[in-house]
Amino acid sequence: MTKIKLYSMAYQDRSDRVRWLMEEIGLPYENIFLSTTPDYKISDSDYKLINPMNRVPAIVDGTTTLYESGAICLYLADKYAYGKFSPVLDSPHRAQYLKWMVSSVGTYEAVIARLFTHMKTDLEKFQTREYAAHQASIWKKELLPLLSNQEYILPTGFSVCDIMMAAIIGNHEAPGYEFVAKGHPAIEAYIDRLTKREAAKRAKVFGE
Ligand SMILES: N[C@@H](CCC(=O)N[C@@H](CS)C(=O)NCC(=O)O)C(=O)O
Repeated sequence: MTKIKLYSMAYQDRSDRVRWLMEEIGLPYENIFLSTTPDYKISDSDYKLINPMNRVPAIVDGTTTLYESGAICLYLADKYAYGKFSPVLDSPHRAQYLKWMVSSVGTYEAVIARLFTHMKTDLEKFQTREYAAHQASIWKKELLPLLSNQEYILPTGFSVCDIMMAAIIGNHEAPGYEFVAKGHPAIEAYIDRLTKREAAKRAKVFGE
């Protein structure tokens, strides 16, 4: 099988979840790290041919070019590990799986990413942190009972939802962890469980 090309800027950008999933599946892949400007923007002009929005990650898998980390994970899980890290189409868990895959990026990451980007002045920092704390308090109404009763997001066990969620919340050094996991033993234990996975370590999701 031809190696899948994975475009990113570094191990710990949003390519992390794609790399982690490929490691879990055991897919052959090639890391292509793009050149960046000092303020960490993609400076490789040819890359716009892969993703006209100039964002990472993107993959090239034979004749398929795809960007958006959630879409890439949905695609890879179904194509290369059908039913192993995602419930099959007629599974009663498929609907919840899709919900978590979409909410991980659309709900969680949309807020957690602001803890990196919307922090320029003291006022902005304050407002961003207030907003994140409020959103996290809403998320925890669902997450806390869920992870107090089961080890993973889906009752069927480890899945791509966990890759998305753990990569987005991050480990104890990450801003997302502070708002979502810290002080909640069930969520802390969940993240701890995931950071110990060998595939996550090989993909350097939580650091070198
Ligand atoms: N929703 C997109 C977000 C992609 C995104 O914003 N990626 C960042 C890196 S984590 C990026 O490419 N930044 C480069 C830039 O802003 O120039 C995804 O999940 O793939």
